[in-house]
Amino acid sequence: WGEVGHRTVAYVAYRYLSLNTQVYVDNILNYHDGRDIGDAAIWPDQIKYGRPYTAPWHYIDARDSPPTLCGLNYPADCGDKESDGCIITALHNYTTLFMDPKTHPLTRQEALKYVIHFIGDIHQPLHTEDAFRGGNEIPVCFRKACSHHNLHSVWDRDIVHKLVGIPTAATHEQETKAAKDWADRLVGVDANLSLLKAECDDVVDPDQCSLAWARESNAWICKYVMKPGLEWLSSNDLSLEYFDGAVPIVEYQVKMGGIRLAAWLEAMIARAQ
Ligand code: DCM
Ligand code: DCM
Ligand code: DCM
Ligand code: ZN
Ligand code: ZN
Repeated sequence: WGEVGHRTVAYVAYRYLSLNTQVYVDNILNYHDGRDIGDAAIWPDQIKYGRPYTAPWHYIDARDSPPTLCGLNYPADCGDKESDGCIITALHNYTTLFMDPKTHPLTRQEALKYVIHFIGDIHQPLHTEDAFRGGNEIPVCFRKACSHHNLHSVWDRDIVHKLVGIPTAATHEQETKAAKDWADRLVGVDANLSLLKAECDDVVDPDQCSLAWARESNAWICKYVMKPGLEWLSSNDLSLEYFDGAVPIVEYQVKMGGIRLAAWLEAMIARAQ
């Protein structure tokens, strides 16, 4: 996701957290300048250029055949080389590092930011797909603009921005405000805690939950994201019927990302104390 998607996942999660866990998270992040969990959520994208080895941690490359056949093989689909890893190993490593009492506080702070970010990305369907580099190499049009758009960036950003009503090139302030409002709308008047309790939260054996989330995300590739086929996707404006059909999927994935992140943080922090 782009900034709005990541911030919204984090804000939804925060609304589901117990007061104790909210305070614990705020203390670890230790911001004193108005920044919040939404800024923590986008940090792994900000440092990606300075730390190129972290780039493969944002996705897993299902080598399936969409739109005919979807499916994820683990560990086969996790990185080109064993040393690269993928979003599954990264979430595992940083969840474990966070809970280890020997971890230095600054490392624990970074671990928390990575966990918040990766649980967001695992819910972006194209972050669980190898084909055309997760859709990056499928040129598409959105709102009549056909350059600088590809299927991946449309799902990371364009659909989200149109859905929350901000321009594609929105300011940082517009994005933050839109994410807060969207999170409020997705959560509703009150966070339904029975949803939180129903979620997978095995932080000791993290791959079970994360693979289930990644497979659910990957299933959308065949059910919707690439279903119309390459020919249709590259010759139609995706801001029309395609956008309309994508909205409920994006809303579901972002909301579930937030609820699952909240359950994960509750479990992770309970074990770290
Ligand atoms: N942080 C940051 N930028 C840095 C170093 C750290 O954003 N260059 C993180 C660590 C702190 C938080 O942000 O928890 C606030 O840091 P600061 O008060 O240094 O802005
Ligand atoms: N940063 C942060 N939290 C940290 C460390 C860095 O938010 N704990 C921010 C500050 C910089 C950017 O990330 O803008 C890159 O910092 P670095 O490459 O030093 O990690
Ligand atoms: N990406 C992905 N799967 C890949 C390669 C990249 O999901 N196999 C994602 C990471 C970024 C976006 O696509 O969100 C753009 O990647 P890059 O910056 O590597 O072009
Ligand atoms: Zn992306
Ligand atoms: Zn990312």
